[in-house]
Amino acid sequence: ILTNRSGPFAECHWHESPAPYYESCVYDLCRYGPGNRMLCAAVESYDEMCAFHGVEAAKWRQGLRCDVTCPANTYFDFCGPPCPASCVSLNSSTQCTKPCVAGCFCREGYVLDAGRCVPVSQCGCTLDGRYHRLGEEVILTDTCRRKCSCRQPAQPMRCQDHACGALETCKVVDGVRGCYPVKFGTLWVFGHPHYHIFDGLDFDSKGTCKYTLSKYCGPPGNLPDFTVKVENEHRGSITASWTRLVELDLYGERIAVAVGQYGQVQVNGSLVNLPLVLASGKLYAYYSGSSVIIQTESGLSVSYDWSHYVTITIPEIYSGLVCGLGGDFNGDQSDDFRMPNGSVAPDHVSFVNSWKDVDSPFHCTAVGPQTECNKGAKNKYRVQSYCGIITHMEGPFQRCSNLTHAQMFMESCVHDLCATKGSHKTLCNTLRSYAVHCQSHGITIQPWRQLAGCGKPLISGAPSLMVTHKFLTVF
Ligand SMILES: [Ca+2]
Repeated sequence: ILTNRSGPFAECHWHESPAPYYESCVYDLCRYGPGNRMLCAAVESYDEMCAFHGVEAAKWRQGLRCDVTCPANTYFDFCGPPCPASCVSLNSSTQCTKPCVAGCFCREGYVLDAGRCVPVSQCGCTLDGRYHRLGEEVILTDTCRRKCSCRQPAQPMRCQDHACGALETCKVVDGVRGCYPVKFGTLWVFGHPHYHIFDGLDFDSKGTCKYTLSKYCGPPGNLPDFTVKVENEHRGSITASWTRLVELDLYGERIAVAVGQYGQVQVNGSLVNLPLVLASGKLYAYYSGSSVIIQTESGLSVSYDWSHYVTITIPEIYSGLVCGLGGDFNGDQSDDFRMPNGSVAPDHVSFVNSWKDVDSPFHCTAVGPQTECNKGAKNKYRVQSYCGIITHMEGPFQRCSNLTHAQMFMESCVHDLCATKGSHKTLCNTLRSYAVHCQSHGITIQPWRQLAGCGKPLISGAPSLMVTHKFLTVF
């Protein structure tokens, strides 16, 4: 284009010889490769000299693609590599037999990475066709048994065996497989009796039958098969019932905890003192506060205070695989009244009755209207000297009042006092279960018994066991 006598610079040849520009252009292109950056620069310098002589050359940039602007770290080439190197394939150009193509190409030392040109040192790795950034770690297989990391640019990933921790579960969150902390679901039963079940639903029931509170309903053999049953009884009034027995079947053992047997549990029918270890350490029971906690290797735990306060905590691996009064723990409240026959009960009364055990006491099903007291009586029980102590901002439970369940305990307390015509024992029982509930959430409460007229703690200096088992959870 510089020496062509009918080209855009022909008129300039009379003022300035193109020969030296031509020679240096050829030299540059030989030296630095066929990209158009050198070509454009060489032609530009002759163009500038022509302009100095007052000669305006015809348009030449477009023909040489010198008007093309390439993205960062790239240059234009009329005849560039048809299979440019990329982070995924650094040596792709060596095996490529296609003809060269025009376009923008990465500068030397840079390669393509997701459409951009990056220094080779910033490349990641590929594994099974998927690209991973430098330093990235991936966890593979359904059980998170393998961990691979990208440590060197454009190298295969380094892999090693991996396992999730004891309180972790292998799952996919936001498309990323990994070991995540196990989440637990808790249900609790208290008062006469109020149920707060795994998916957050609350209901009351006053039958005195034996009921399946929660049991494993998934495919046999996948997870430890457990059943927790509770039996209720009337105390003082036939309008209210309380949990008198909690029964856990697991690993071929039956642990039953009954009201009045404080400090002891029944193991396969025999009364045994706490603490105890069963099923080769897979099952153990110990004191915590004034309750017994039966903890299992699988993460399931059941607690009862030998009075009326029952909790079951299960790890999320049981999600959707349990049934009973506690529901299925699938995160959806709408299907929680599912009966043993698989259909959803129209109301909580038929739901509760459907989970009645065959060996329930005769005439145990709740009948008659729900006891309600008038507004005046309810207000009476809401004051500080009764249930109001639960939510009182300067009372012994003040630190616990931020718990969302404080109001629920308060209303249940009022309800139970209504049902038992203001029984002081009911009040003390309710406050005690609330105290246990607060403490199980790690909240310190102030002495409350004397204030509420409930006497001294049931047992002071109760034997306790420091348990440092890896599956122990505090709920
Ligand atoms: Ca549910």
